[in-house]
Amino acid sequence: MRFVRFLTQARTTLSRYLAEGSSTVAWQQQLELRKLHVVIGNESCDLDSAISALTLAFIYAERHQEHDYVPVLNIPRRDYLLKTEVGHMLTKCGIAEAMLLFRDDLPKQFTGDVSVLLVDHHVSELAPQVLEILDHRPIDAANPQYLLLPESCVRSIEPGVGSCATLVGQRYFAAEQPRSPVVAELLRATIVLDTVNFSATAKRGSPADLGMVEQLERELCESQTELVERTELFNELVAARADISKLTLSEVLRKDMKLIQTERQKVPVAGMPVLIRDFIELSGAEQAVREFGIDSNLLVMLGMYVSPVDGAVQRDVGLISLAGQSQLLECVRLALVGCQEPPLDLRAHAVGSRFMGGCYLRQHNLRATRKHIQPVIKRALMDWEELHGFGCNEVYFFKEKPKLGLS
Ligand SMILES: [Mn+2]
Repeated sequence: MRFVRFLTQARTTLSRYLAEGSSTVAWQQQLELRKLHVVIGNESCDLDSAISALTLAFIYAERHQEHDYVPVLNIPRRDYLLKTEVGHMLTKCGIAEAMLLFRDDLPKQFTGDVSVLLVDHHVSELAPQVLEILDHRPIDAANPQYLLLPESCVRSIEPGVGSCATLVGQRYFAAEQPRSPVVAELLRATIVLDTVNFSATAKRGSPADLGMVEQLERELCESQTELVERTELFNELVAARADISKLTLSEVLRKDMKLIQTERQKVPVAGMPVLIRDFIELSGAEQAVREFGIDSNLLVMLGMYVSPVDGAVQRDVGLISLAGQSQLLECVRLALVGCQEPPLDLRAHAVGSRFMGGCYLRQHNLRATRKHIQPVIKRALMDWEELHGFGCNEVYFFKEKPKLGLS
């Protein structure tokens, strides 16, 4: 079956397993033999997560036809428009939103047991059902959800690899079938983007990633697929990822958001394809920030602007407490400024701002990414909670919802 046709049938496949489905007796009997495997990426639903889930589900479905494999994008459907580079790449390959399955398409209940394959992450609420993992993040072995994985779960976790798509590519080439130029093209594009086109300064790529891209390119050439040159492809994807022209400012904030969760707090971290210093000058920014941070004491914004002219990168950080918790904000600010692994080299912007009582700093160490910054913030939040522990007045302060008076 062709890849695109496989995707169009995924919804029908899934619906056969729905608890409320009007399945026939004959089908019920078949279901006892067949098993549904949900292949799902991480909640950021970046290109790596989306493409890894879609392509691995196809590869396995073709190889194990006695079972069903359904790829699921780990975001609600309404957030798909935020994943602009995913939309760009899939549209280019003739894959429309209507063909895709999202987290909110999954039922609360299935008939029979369902297996899960995790790609591009290994900590999941679905842990007890996970059969296999393909991931390239450092193992979070202490995480309670990691400990819930069945012993039999096959774990291919290779933190040295730049892209999970490389691991999927290894599965793809492990057998003769299936062969699909669309799959090869999608995997290649993902690896090129994840490794920053094998940039020596970004140091994201490994020899395995490069070898995989070369192997995919050889196959694409043999199948007479016209190849866009890597640099051109990379620039196209970066531009698509940064294309916020069709989004509202609240959507821009939600576009690439991660949540830092501690025992008592949830702090959203927005990654934005513009500098925060520029974002806060836009009309409507205040309203968007209020909507975005409505449930949290603190919100963090990480800006990264890539010049379309010369590719030069600028980064900055913004911290805002809508609840007016200036001490908490200061605690996180100090942690970031004092961070040594790696030093973020945070300094004031040339022109400062006190937008919504927040704090805005330029990040001069351009190599430090959200992956480095998030643990520092989490540590600071936990230290702060410990300092202002239970039995102390601030506990009530925590529980108090910020009064925002949204218009
Ligand atoms: Mn990844």
